[in-house]
Amino acid sequence: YTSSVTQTETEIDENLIVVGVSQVGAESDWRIAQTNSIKEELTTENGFYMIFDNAQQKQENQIKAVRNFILQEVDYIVLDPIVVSGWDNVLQNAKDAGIPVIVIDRNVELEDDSLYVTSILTDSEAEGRNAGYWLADYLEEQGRDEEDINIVMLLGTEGASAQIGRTKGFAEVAADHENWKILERLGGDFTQAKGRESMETLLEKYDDIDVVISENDNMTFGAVDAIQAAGRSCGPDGDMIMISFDAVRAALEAMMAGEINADFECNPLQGPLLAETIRRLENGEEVEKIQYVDETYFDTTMDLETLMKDRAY
Ligand code: GYE
Repeated sequence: YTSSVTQTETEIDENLIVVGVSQVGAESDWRIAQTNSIKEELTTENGFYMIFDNAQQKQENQIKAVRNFILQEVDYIVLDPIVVSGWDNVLQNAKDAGIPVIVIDRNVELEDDSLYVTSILTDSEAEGRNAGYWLADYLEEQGRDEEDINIVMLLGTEGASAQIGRTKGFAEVAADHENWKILERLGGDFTQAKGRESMETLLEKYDDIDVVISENDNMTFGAVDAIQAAGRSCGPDGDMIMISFDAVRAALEAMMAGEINADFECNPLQGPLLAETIRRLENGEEVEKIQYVDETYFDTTMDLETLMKDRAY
């Protein structure tokens, strides 16, 4: 692991706003879309000098990156925290150094919320609840609302706010349906390889799975592979209902191919709001503590081909 500190040994134009960005990793299509969105906005043409660090899914790397940003005396630190906990010390250091921190995408849990100025978040709990409501409606339409429904879940990175929120939101709705049984929740770290592995385990263990809730699209791709390799099927005409999160392009294509029933969007286009937020802070404006990006969902009743034409990712 090498950090990107050396980049700043070259002279930086004084008029540029220096922003250190600590990114989780490059674990998913969603993550790549979000990184691109940030990189497209924090450009020198737009008045920024960005120092980007990819932590390769390791919190210790993120902490190191933030420490380096402090040493480099950047103007802002943007943190996309892999998990919610463990940030108190390093963010206190940033505050002591007078560097404002912006939390992006995933949330943090701190003793002292004054350690960051604002957060740009996705509402993962709402995403999880919406998945639950969608499933309830779908089962009712199918005349299966009285049937016993066996559910398995593939969870994202343990302790990530996106994992915690989606799990909690879905569990809330599941609790209102006595006939829904969550057989097991297994981790897949938001990656395709681990999604496949966990789905293989679940398929070996249970032969009566009705629904798979997969907390991101890349795990879903792995799960679909596992299901097909086992001679089973998922999607509207398959023997399992497949519900996913993120709604990246490849997932909408998989939905058109009949492999996914519904996909709850998580919006990765966070660069514009991030750039605007920094400009507002530069102007001394008050910025709300939490800003949510807009999100929607997709299912096979929609005209996906047309909808996809306007999507940037
Ligand atoms: O769902 C997943 C990514 O934090 C919301 O992280 C994000 C999640 C997203 O790796 O694909």
